Amino acid sequence: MAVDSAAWLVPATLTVVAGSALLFARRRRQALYRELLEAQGRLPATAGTAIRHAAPPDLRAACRSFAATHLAVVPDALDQALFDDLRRAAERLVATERSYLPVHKKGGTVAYETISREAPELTALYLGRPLRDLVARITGVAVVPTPIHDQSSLSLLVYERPGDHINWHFDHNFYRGRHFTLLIPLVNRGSDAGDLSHARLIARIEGQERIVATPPNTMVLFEGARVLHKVTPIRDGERRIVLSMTYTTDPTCAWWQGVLRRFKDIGFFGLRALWT
Ligand SMILES: O=C(O)CCC(=O)C(=O)O
Ligand SMILES: [Fe+2]
Repeated sequence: MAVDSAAWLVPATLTVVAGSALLFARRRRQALYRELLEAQGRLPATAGTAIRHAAPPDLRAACRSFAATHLAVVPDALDQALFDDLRRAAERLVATERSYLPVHKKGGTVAYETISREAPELTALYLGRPLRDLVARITGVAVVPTPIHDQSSLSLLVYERPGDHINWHFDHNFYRGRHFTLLIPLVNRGSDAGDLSHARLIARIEGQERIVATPPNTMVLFEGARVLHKVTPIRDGERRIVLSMTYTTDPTCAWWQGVLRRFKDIGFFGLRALWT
């Protein structure tokens, strides 16, 4: 009898300990998100007003391009002073985090929660009405930022060691709505002054590979689930930092989409994504 109860005791204790640890991790995450959302509520609503190209004719060209190819490019998108602020904020953060997903991706990623905590300039631009309205005008549909628990909603992609790159991929959509990726390169430097790095964003459009130039302050907007794309490796002495933002027409998701998103986030941001 005593042996029987002891045999039950071990798995039961392990289950309780594992369950409590998961619950604890989840509670802590929820408290963190509450805190970040409160901080976001205090950000200035007008952030990002200095978006240069919020008027035709550039915008008309971007709308046409997006309608035809699901991709649009807006050069010199932000006012120089705003751009410089964002670049400085990104440089400040870059030492923080680095994650690797072998084969598919090699490079560093700074996640949404780190940016939210430490770079209000970047968060304010992402959440601000002006940028969201610009995305809506180019895509032709109303959009909202993707949720705080999605680590890719707002991230910095850091290419700084020789070979840093991303292989061919789609930006998978884990939402009921359509899903758009907006990139703004903040740094793109070759080893010689004035040169761009060798990293090329390449998109497959209607069966053809198209090189999308990404000098600093270019806005690249695309529907990542429809446009296959990759980034070629940087070389020695080069550096490229891209601000990546995602928007959706409907941020709700089916349970299985939530599970898939967590597994994708683990690849980019580590195990903590399991309990986001
Ligand atoms: O760095 C870029 O230009 C694109 C990055 C990208 O495609 C991604 O992170 O999914
Ligand atoms: Fe991508």
